[in-house]
Amino acid sequence: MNHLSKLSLLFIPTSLLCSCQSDKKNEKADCPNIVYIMTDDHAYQTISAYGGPISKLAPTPNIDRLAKGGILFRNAFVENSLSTPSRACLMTGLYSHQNGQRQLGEGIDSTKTFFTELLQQNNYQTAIVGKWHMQCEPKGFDYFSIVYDQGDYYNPGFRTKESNGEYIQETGYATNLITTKSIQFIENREKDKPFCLLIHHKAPHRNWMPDEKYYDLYEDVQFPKPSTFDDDYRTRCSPAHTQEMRIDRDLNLVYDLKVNELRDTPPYNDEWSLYGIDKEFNLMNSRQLEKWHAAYHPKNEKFVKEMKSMTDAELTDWKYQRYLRDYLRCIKSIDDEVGRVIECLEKEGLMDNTIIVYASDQGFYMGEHGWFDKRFMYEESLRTPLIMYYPKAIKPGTECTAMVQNIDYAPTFLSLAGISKPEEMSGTSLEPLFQGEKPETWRTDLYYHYYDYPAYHQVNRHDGVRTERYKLIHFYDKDDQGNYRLNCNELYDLEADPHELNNLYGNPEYNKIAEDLQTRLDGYRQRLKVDEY
Ligand code: SGN
Ligand code: CA
Repeated sequence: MNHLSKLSLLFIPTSLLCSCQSDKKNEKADCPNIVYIMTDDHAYQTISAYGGPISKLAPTPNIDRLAKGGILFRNAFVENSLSTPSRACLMTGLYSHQNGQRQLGEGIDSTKTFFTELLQQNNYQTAIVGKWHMQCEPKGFDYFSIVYDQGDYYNPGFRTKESNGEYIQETGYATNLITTKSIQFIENREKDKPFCLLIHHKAPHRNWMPDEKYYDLYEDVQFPKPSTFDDDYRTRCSPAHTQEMRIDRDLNLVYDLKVNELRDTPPYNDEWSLYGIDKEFNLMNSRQLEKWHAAYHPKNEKFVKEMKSMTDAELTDWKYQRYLRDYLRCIKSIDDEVGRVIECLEKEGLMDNTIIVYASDQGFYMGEHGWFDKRFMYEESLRTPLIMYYPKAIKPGTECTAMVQNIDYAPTFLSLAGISKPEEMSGTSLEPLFQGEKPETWRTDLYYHYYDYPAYHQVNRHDGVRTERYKLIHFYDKDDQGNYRLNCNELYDLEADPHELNNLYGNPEYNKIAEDLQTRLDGYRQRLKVDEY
């Protein structure tokens, strides 16, 4: 038998390998465990496996290990670039308007089936640790230990089934505590069952507070700015002009960049409370606070002195560097803790029969178009990191460029567990992509819809389609009578203009393409019964 045919025998679709649905005694041997690690706002630009210039200066060796041993999805996208919508989508395999969670606040229709419920019914032990964020109770979990709302970086509280609705505060840094609890779950799991563990980190969400051991990491590194940093939005319609997520204008020196020395004197609490940041600092104990000041106070004092003679451009550059350094310090901890999870799985002998997934709840701007945050359908927030490690079915070092979306995760996990996907689930299992090849019938376009307006960062509502080469975005806003207050379109050729600087909508040369994209968009709206756009 030649080498290739041996390989094809080895990589049999896993749904054929396992059957977790019956009470068979030997099923444990077949059914993969699932460890899904999701960070909050982790930009693929800062994962070295994705190869971007920032990540070369701040590498992520442990996340890279998963990519090297598994599959890296280059075109993984979300359907609504915001936390709770993304989490609702993960749990249900449904688009936002189908699961109810369109905006950040309340919304999820908790009568929808969560994939963890189906795993539970099929003999899996299920758990979630960290940020849950949605307003409904975690459903379909044997064990949970969740932080309040967005969670806190230092000494966060955790709520479990046993804590009677209370959040019990623990001492330490969120990323480390969440990992420790996850490891404890793995070590104490019911060993005669397969398990599914969701590890949902709080980091690196705004306002990017690092663990004390990394307060000075990257302090001497100058991170390069993306080529679109000075985008003037010249060809776009109004939403890119009216957003409030600019590094130069909207990143607050005190709240986001933690410079308290602007006018206050120690202990700085007045200045902090003015910007609402006192909450994070009030959670620190005196030893932690002392460490913070010892590291940040000298840097801040130096900055405040120099700031007086800085040009606007120099000040923006300083903000960018502080933003990146703090963000990447948070990522350093994430990467370390991914390493700890891998180590634990190795020690428990679980590496061969566990699918380890690394993802974020959406993408994030690291200065592209001058921005931080997400929400827009432009590439950096639409695209999310996605890496899967599963030696039984995935060859090491596989890369996949097929377009996948976060509606696909739940169907993938069900399929791996040998459970049929409920008919109503919109996503598709990613298993057929595990060899890196794209099946002929794979999707050729995808649908996106963002609803959270007016809200933080003031990004207007929009929906749109993306094909492998083009993107059509429709921005809208309506009054109570249904009259449009905003109704405009953008079209990008991602091959000629990967940074989306040149809106081609209305350019006669692109009329045919615009028509085709509009037909695809209308098709989605109709098929999916979208009720506003
Ligand atoms: C908070 C942040 C926003 C962020 C949203 C949503 N402001 O409101 O900057 O866009 O969360 O983020 S903060 O002042 O509270 O930091 S999400 O990841 O949860 O969707
Ligand atoms: Ca997020």
